Amino acid sequence: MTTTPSPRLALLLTVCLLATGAARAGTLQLRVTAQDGTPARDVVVWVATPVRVPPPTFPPAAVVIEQRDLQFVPPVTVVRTGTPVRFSNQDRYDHHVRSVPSGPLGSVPPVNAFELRLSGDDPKARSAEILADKPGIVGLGCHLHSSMRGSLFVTDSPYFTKTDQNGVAQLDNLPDGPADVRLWHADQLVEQLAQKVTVGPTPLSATAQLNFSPRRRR
Ligand SMILES: [Cu+2]
Repeated sequence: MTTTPSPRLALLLTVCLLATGAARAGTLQLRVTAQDGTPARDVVVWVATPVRVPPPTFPPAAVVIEQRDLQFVPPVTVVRTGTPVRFSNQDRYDHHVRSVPSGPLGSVPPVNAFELRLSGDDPKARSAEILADKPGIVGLGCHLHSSMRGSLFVTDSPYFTKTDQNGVAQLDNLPDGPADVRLWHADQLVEQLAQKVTVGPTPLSATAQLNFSPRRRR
């Protein structure tokens, strides 16, 4: 028995294709290198536009930062202001996660202050949540393990991401028009220059270079 696509199915497919095509507008792919030319990973990328996007009317789902093998996973997290952040201990021992100053000189006080005692053996006390209600940077540390370091970057912009291990970040659904692409890295001493771009129907591809080279991660 042979089947032919029904007119209704064909129509549905066309609509899907159009929707996919529309979603590609406002795309920016950014490649970030360190000052020495190597790919820069874990660079927070956010876009400031003249278009104001109101915050969501309902609380967004919590973003999770794990404590695993004496590390924050991921080491860098970026969320929009108003997002709950859940710290979840995956180790068999306790962690006392707390906000700490950030920056290589420890000169940037955390915008949110907290200390969370996370148990390693009591299933009911292994995780705890904070609300990232102020834009800015929260350094993450552990009262019990001084080697543990992480960053929580909180931005008012709804357009944010971070670079992968190849130094590449992609943002979709940006509004048409002029935009400032901003960068932040946990090791920076001074602010990074903003990149000016103009968002339109054609996907954008841009490069940016940090004004320093981050120290290597283990
Ligand atoms: Cu710890």
